[in-house]
Amino acid sequence: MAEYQNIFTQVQVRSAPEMGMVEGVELSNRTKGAGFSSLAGWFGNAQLGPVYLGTMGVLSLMSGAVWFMLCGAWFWYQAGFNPAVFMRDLFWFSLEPPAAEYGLGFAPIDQGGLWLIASFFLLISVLSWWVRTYLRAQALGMGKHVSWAFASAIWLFLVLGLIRPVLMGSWSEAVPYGIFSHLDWTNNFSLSYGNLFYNPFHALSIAFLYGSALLFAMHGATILAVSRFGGDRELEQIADRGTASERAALFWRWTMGFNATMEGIHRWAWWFAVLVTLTGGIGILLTGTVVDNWYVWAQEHGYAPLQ
Ligand code: 07D
Ligand code: 07D
Repeated sequence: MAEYQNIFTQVQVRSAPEMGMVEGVELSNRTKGAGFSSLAGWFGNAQLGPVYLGTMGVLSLMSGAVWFMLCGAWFWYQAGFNPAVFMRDLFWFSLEPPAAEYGLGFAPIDQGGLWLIASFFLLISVLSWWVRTYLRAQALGMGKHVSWAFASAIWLFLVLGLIRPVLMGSWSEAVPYGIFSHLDWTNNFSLSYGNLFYNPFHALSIAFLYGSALLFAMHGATILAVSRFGGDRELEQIADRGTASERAALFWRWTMGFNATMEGIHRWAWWFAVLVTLTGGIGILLTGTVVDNWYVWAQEHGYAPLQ
């Protein structure tokens, strides 16, 4: 019997690389070459490249590199220009925002000024990458679902590093650039505002985060389980519901009484993921601006016990 080749048994094709649309389009923004990697083929498509760079791609990579190098240069300085110390203490170095007395003003370069400059480049980098996702989707005639999902992550990023510090009137409120220092910042944020667990938006964010992992596991498992019937050709199964989606749907209806649809499960996934950072950003925005102490707030609203 001819076996359907599912993703576990996919043959790694080697022929002329697939270059995408080439007729009647501007090709100068695309890299010329494309190659094949067996390793890449085990995890996804074996073909690597071509990559579309374009103005937004170049701008994003360059400004991202400047941010990264400014952090690195500061860490190098903190290491006393000693490569062994640099490697040993890499996770402990930190580029900190200016102290509270500078408010929203500039600060000397070694007292937060460099953090401000680096942040400017990080902002340009993240925003221009967003524009890139939008423009590439547009060029391919796609929906903008990826861009809007990414915008939700950027919302939390902007609240943490720009919007909330501006509302609080001080850059000192923003997150430092360092591996452990940003964890300390997170811990300290929770402690300073009376335990973030009593912030209902933090709770919502967690529920959507856990829900995302659960949905991802359920969906991934379901499609793999019906790939022997062609279930991994999901779009075909949406347009022309076949035995794979029938079985997948029945499985969930039999086990839990409800089943998503072949298309709808992707909307569930999209919304769960998007709501993690959407609700999270609201929770952070309210902290210190509207609510000073989440434990006291929770007591006042019957969410935590009074004593
Ligand atoms: C797997 C996609 C790839 C992305 C990766 C991250 C950098 C930073 C460092 C120049 C899932 C690349 C990292 C470019 C380079 C310097 C100094 C995405 C994947 C691999 N965090 N956080 C991490 C960021 C915040 C928190 C790891 C960024 C908030 C906790 C990594 C931001 C709070 C834990 C990292 C950001 C917070 C981490 C792994 C921005 C509350 C961990 C990330 C721009 C939300 C975990 C040592 C990962 C860890 C971790 C990056 C913001 C909390 C360094 C870029 C302020 C509790 N964070 N983080 O896999 O191991 O993401 O930390 O907002 O336990 Mg963080
Ligand atoms: C940070 C979105 C921005 C990122 C962007 C990416 C680059 C790198 C490079 C690819 C992550 C830019 C990328 C520049 C590119 C390469 C190479 C998304 C980000 C645009 N918490 N907590 C959350 C839990 C506690 C605290 C969210 C759990 C304690 C603070 C999440 C627990 C304290 C903040 C969550 C727990 C505390 C959060 C993050 C348990 C610390 C936030 C969601 C079980 C002691 C953030 C409302 C996310 C938030 C946040 C989970 C505990 C503090 C659901 C499970 C009580 C200060 N926490 N937390 O997707 O939104 O982040 O809060 O204990 O700011 Mg928390």
